[in-house]
Amino acid sequence: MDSIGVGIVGTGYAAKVRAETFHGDRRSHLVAMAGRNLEKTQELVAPYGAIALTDWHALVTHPSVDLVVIATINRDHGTIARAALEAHKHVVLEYPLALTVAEAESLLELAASKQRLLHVEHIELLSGIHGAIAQSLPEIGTPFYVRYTDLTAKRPAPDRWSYHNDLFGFPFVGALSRIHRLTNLFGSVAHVSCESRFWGDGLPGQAFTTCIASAQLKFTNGLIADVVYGKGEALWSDERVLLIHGEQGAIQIAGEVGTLILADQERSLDLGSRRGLFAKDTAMVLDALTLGQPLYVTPQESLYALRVAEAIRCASETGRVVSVD
Ligand code: NAP
Ligand code: BLA
Repeated sequence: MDSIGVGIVGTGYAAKVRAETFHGDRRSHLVAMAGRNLEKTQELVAPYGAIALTDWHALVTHPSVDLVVIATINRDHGTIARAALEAHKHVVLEYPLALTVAEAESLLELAASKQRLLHVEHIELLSGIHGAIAQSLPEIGTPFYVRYTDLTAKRPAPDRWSYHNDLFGFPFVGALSRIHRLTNLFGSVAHVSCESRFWGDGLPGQAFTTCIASAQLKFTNGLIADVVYGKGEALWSDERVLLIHGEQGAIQIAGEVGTLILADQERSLDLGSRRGLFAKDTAMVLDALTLGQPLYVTPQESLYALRVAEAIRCASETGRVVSVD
């Protein structure tokens, strides 16, 4: 079988790791990368003998590109994915698939009609943290309450796309993994509520200096989850905690430390490393394309997490409880 030609849109952290991994796997080779700055992109592709482009349209229609990887700002994911599928390419997206459910749904339909792979990466599911939780869950009995807090104190607020609502999306849309971890573990959500606040004006085209969003999710199985996401300069200390209370015990992940708490004992959980997850995802994409092996996540599951995130955004805008259909 011929080596798969890969084109990557974006030149940031995710794009760089992807480029290295596709280049290092004999089943694929890097054809092109697209970034806004030609010189920077040329420098990046030089070790791989690939082409540097400033126009992603040229990348997604390039005849030697079989697979397009979309690793650029969230606002552009849907538009680029549509163009790539129209050009009959396979598509890998760094989450989220799109900023709205309507756009995401229509991309799923397009991928099906073109019979192309549409994979939305959710590296958090490949992490040691997720593995340790999934493995310990049966030990704590029926889970009934989850608290998931992810706060990053950052002073001064960075001048980055991820501090723009129109480029990143509503906090739980851009940071979709916070929702997806929970839907993956606990299933469907009945309804949600949310309060959020932004510092800086956060108007279209304007950055915020801090965001905080606090959502409550009621799962169909009765579980209640409080999920908090925030970042920026109005926050004064980091907090990364995932706590699951069950009828027989609890699972606690605090920073890099995991603990299983049971009535008669406490055990520490091996959480592995956060590194190497994009490489793992990349290898699985190549397994799917060359051997037809199933991936670890479906775009339908990603779409469902997005549906919950969109309901949370709607709840935040209206101050109402919103059902997830
Ligand atoms: P990053 O390092 O900040 O890179 C973002 C890239 O987007 C930049 O290199 C830039 O490339 C491009 N870009 C296009 N328009 C831009 C604009 N107006 N402002 C700033 N950059 C712009 O981000 P990243 O962490 O790689 O994230 C890329 C995607 O991966 C995002 O969708 C993110 O949600 C997803 N993701 C990332 C991680 C992670 O661990 N980092 C994990 C899961 C998912 P040019 O300047 O060359 O155009
Ligand atoms: C997720 N990390 C993300 C996302 C962005 C970044 C934009 C997607 C949006 C979100 O879920 O919030 C960006 N992450 C960064 C940056 C750093 C970082 C700029 O750690 C700077 C150090 N990502 C990395 C690095 C690692 C990493 C270096 O850039 C690990 C060593 C891991 N990022 C990582 C993981 C996720 C993520 C595992 C999935 C989110 C989760 O943990 O649930």
